[in-house]
Amino acid sequence: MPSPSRQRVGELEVWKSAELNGNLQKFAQGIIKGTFLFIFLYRKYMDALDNRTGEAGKKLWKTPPRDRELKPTPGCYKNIQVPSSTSGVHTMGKRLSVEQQEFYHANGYIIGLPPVFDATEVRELNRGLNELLKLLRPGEDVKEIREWHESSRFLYDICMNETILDHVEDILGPDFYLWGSNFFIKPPHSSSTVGWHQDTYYWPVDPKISATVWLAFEDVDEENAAMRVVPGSHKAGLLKHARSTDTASVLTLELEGGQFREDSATSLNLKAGQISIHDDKIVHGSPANRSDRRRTGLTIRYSSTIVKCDLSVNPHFRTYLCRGIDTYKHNPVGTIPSQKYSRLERKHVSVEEAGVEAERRLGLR
Ligand SMILES: O=C(O)CCC(=O)C(=O)O
Repeated sequence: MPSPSRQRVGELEVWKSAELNGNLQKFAQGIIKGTFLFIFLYRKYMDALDNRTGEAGKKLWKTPPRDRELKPTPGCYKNIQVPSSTSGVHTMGKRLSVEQQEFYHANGYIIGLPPVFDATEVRELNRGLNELLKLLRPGEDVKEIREWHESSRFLYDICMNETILDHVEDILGPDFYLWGSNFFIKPPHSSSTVGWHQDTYYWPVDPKISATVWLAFEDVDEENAAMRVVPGSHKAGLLKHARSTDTASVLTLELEGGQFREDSATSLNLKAGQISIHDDKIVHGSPANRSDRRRTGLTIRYSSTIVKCDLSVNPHFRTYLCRGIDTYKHNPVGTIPSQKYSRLERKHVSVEEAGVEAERRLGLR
């Protein structure tokens, strides 16, 4: 029979090893529970990220094939990250309902919005346009009135109109800038057209997060050659454009045929003072104006602050922050014009003017 002390030691040893086993078990259970908790939280976090980025966010990462092929000038677009502003989550915006935002993202354009300017203001707009036209030199075309928001306060104020900016904010997110403006005017019975194209092909900017506001200076419809868009074509990626000089189009870079359904195009009819908005990748153009009525629109270009211009193509690119914060500071900032009507002598350069070499450098061909 073991002595009492030996018995106690034995009991103690048994108790101790039982305690050790119990602790080990608890430890292992803790690790398993912790792993499950980690996996659970990680998945929740990833889901939240997915919801936050939504379709627009996914599109930024999983860009269509030709977009992905677009090679910028080395070093030009480094440090570019996906902005939270283009979240793709649609909540009631400042001006656009959830449905209108979803329509825009699905189709690449929006119309049917309340007028931004009333009849009296539209008269003022046209008076201002006449002042600008007087600044053209003999032989110059209205195409020369380009980016004059940098020199004419009249145009700058239109581009910075709060109602217009509210609409753009609902599309581009809280941080965006103005950088472009130009007129598309077709006199009555004018044979000139705007060939089918994607805006983004013309612009040495990246990533492709820009929108154009088309402001009607008079009523536009099928009769006086309103702009036409191919709904949904902004999802096709960047399509092939060819240079054509033998054309009625005011643009010389036009989409090669067979890449889109022209017969599915829709006319963006507007009353004077109304706007439409279109995506930088949507296929669009306009026919000749066979009517007795003039047709005038001002296009205004806005981009998310993440968008960077290749200054080796357009050294004159200037940005004007419209809303939010420009944390990226990718581009030069313009000065607000002091004169009401004034020409801009700096000539901006698009890919069209920069030539085939620039197209190659940007990876467009
Ligand atoms: O007004 C038009 O016919 C064409 C406008 C256009 O091409 C544009 O906004 O990029």
